[in-house]
Amino acid sequence: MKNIDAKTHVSGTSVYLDDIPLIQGTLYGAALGSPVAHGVLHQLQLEEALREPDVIRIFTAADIPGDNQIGGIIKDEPLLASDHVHFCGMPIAFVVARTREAARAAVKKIKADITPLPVITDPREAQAQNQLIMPPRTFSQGDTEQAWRECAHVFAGAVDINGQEHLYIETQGAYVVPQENNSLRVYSSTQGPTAVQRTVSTTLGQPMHRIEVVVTRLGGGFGGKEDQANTWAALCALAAWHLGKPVKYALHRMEDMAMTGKRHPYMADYKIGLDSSLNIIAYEVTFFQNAGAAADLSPGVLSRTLFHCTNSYYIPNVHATAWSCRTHLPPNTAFRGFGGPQGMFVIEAAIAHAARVLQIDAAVIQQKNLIKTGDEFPYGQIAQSEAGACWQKAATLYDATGWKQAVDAFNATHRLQKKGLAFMPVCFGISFTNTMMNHARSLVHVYTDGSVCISTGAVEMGQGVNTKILQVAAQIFSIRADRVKLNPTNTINIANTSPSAASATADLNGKATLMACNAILERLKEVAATALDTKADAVTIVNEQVLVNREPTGWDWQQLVSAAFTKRVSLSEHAHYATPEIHFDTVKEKGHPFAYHVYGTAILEVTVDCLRGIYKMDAVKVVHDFGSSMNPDIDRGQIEGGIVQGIGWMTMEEVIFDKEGRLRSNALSTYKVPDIYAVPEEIVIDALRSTADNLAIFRSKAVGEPPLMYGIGAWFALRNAILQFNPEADIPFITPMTPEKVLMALYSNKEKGIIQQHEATT
Ligand code: LUZ
Ligand code: MOS
Repeated sequence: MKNIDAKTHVSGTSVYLDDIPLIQGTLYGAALGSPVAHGVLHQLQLEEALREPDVIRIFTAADIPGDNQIGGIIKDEPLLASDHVHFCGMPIAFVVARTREAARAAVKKIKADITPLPVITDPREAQAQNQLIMPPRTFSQGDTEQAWRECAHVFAGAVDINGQEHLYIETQGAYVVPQENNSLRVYSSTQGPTAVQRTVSTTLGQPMHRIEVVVTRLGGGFGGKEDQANTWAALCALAAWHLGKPVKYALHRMEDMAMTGKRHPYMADYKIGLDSSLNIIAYEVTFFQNAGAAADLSPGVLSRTLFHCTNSYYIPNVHATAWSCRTHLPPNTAFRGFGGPQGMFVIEAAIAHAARVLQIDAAVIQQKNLIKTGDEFPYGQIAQSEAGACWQKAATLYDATGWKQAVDAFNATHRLQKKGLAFMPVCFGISFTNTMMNHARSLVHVYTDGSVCISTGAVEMGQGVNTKILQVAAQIFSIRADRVKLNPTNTINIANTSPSAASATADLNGKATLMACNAILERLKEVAATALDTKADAVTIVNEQVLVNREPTGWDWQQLVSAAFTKRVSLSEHAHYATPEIHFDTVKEKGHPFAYHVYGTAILEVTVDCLRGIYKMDAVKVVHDFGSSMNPDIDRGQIEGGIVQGIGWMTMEEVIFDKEGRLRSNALSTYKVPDIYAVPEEIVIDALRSTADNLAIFRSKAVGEPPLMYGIGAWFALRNAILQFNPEADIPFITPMTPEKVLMALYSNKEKGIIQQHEATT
């Protein structure tokens, strides 16, 4: 089954926010972002901006009829600054004009009178000054204090992980159209239609039933539109509410980069202890999450960092503490992996540290400590499958031994080019870490001609969720795929949705769809049984034919549907699914938070040019635990994309804020993302076809986020290549590993610092 959006994508007819035909009289908005990261906002001088041609009005905090509050988990973020500014790019005013150009020109004419205050950009500094989003959390298992005494080797160090710009191809935006009776229709490029609905409702002081949010699809989200689409929708809604006119704002790329939060940078301190047989028996880690200026989703992201701080390993004694630190950066937010990748990088760094000092391959320690069925995660859940299955299949299928020999042979015969290999095992828990969010609904209508339409809370953002949901319906009814259509996501059809996030969208909405289709199917079978004088459980539908005891009856799907209608039987169903079994106690920090885990192992090879510091990704070969994939083409696309996005984060994408909290990597000329040349020359993906019963839709296992984490291996492969050139190299655990950093490391020495190029090459 091809992605149902393939044709409209390649012919350029897929509808994104900016493609929605405009209603006559539509006005354009543009936001003024604070030029200062921290300060007291005294007053705004708007006169000059208001004199610009075509400017209609400028909205400020004073115009907000409801609460000036967009915070979700913690109410700590105003929609528009009123007395203080907390980050560069924080919206202060919203200009509405007859044209987009006029709105942007007027923004530049507003003068904001701000007295600057001290700026913090470093999470450790924020923590030292008690600038916290919330109290720290600690996950622990066993007794690390006791365990250190049993360790043969103990290593400690520090890690500094940078953030990542989402770079969804479609920027943030919204288009709000007033409806009769004080209602608004909000078109938004959001992963969370209900979050947008709630934010508009709060800021306007209007009940949620007056706010309809419609999403056809996104040109990418990656977590950046889980919470941060709300601002633009609320600003357009504010203007539309006051003016009674449609208002649109689709952000310019540079506005988007400057004003929205990114993946959280983290700093961390680790201490790892191994026994003499290389079992990791103790691990302590302290995370300093750079939350930015407001909570946004940081508390959730922080929890996933803790959940994944031991990655795929079983460690009997763990003590992990995480601090969410308030700085003056744009509030950082969800990004594919949601804090998990940062947690995993730190344990991988600790293992790499140990391996280097012990002069063994990190893979030896990694493999030895992979989690097994029945082992307990630090948060109390028992592993229902083992990380070793993917590892072993990868090692065998890709001939890890022969591969390593080939790399060694290459390195022995090349002086100025070195190859590095790394294994990257991944274990990712599937479910929102906040148990309450794990539910979804689906509304299925069968029309009298036998065609079917489905509404769910799932947002299609390129991940193929609509195709998968369509497959569910086609399979349950046993009808042709082209009889089924997915509706745009709409809060009127489906209420109180969780965002499309956490890799769980197809599972949750697919299960709800499965339940709705089954309910309709049962009624149809009753109709057939009555008409054909048999029992309902003797009736099946196969390829649109109605069978009784597997014998053709001459009835087809369409006749059955018409018959049901004439018997006044409902052809519609609204079903609700809530993930069973999951629970978590945030006081004890123990429970069973995940429906299941997804596992995988990647082996990555890189080649470093040791004169220039540049490098290339030779190959990434992955065995991924697909379960039994619903759609191998879509899943493969997700994995390839995830790998490249992860490699980008780890190697070339460098978010740079200066000490004043201004984003310097503010355009694609200064923020380098993977292009076709950065994509690994070879990507091989094989499935571990696990068929164990699990809580995924049709036993398929989620695929969204986990593949990004394979990219972490690129950092360690580069490190290994550098060490081949210079065994004494100083390679701090700082990401990303840009060519500049590679070059510095190649010509560095742990004791002597940077050394001369000729000294190293001769
Ligand atoms: N969003 C969220 C997520 O709200 N909770 C989660 O656990 C999560 N996990 C991954 C990605 N987004
Ligand atoms: Mo996400 S990081 O699943 O919005």
